[in-house]
Amino acid sequence: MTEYKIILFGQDGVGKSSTVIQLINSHFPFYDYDPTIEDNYRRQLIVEKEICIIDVLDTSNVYETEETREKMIGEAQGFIIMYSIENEQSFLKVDHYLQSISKFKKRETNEIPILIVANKIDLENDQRVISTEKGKQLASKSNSKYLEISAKSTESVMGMYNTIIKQTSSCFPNLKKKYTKKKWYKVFDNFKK
Ligand SMILES: Nc1nc2c(ncn2[C@@H]2O[C@H](COP(=O)(O)OP(=O)(O)OP(=O)(O)O)[C@@H](O)[C@H]2O)c(=O)[nH]1
Ligand SMILES: [Mg+2]
Repeated sequence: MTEYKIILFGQDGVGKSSTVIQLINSHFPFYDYDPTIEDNYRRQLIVEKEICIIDVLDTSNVYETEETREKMIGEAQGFIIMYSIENEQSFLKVDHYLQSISKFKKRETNEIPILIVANKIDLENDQRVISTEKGKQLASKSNSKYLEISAKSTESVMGMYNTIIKQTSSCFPNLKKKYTKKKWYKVFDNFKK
C-alpha cells in the first residue's frame, strides 16, 4: 500500500490540529484551544479508487528548530501550508514556509507538491481580511494549489487531504511502483520457502 508523508505547516492557531482531528475522528473539537507540541497521525484513505496511507505531521512553531525542520521537510513528500482568512499575519507567514520547503528540498516550489489552504471560511461574512483573490495569487506565484476550507463547518477538510495526496501521487509516480514491486518480491520469497 502506498504511504504518503504530508506535513501541515501554518502559524499558531490557524486550525491545523482541528483538521487533523477531523481526519482521524471525523468531528470538530469543541474544547479550549490547546497548542500542539508535534504529532504524527496516520489513516487509511481511498483516493482515486486506490487504498493508501496518509501520514500527517501536525507541526508546532514553538518547539521547532532549523535542524528539526530540515529533517522533517527532507523526509516528507507533500506539504500543506495553512493560514486563516481572518488573520493577516498568518497569510504573510505563508511565504516563510514556502522558502523553508524550497531551501531544504533544494528545489523550486513548482517542483514540489504544495497546497495552500485558507481556513475559517465560516467567518467569511464579518471577519475575512484576506480575499480569495489574494490567496489564489499567492498560490499561483509559487505554482501551488489553493483551497478554501472550514475546519469548524467541516467544509472541504477531507477534500484538502485528498487533494494533497493526488498532487503528491502525480509528482512521485514511482512511490506507487515501489510498493507494488515490494509486494511481488514478497510473494516470490514465500514461494521459495
Ligand atoms: N471559526 C473557526 N474556528 C476554527 C476553525 N478551525 C479552528 N478553529 C479554532 O481556532 C483555534 C485554533 O485551532 P487549532 O486547530 O488548535 O490550531 P493550530 O493551527 O493547530 O494551532 P497550534 O497548534 O498552536 O499551531 C481553536 O480555538 C479552534 O477551535 C474554523 O474553521 N473556524
Ligand atoms: Mg495544533
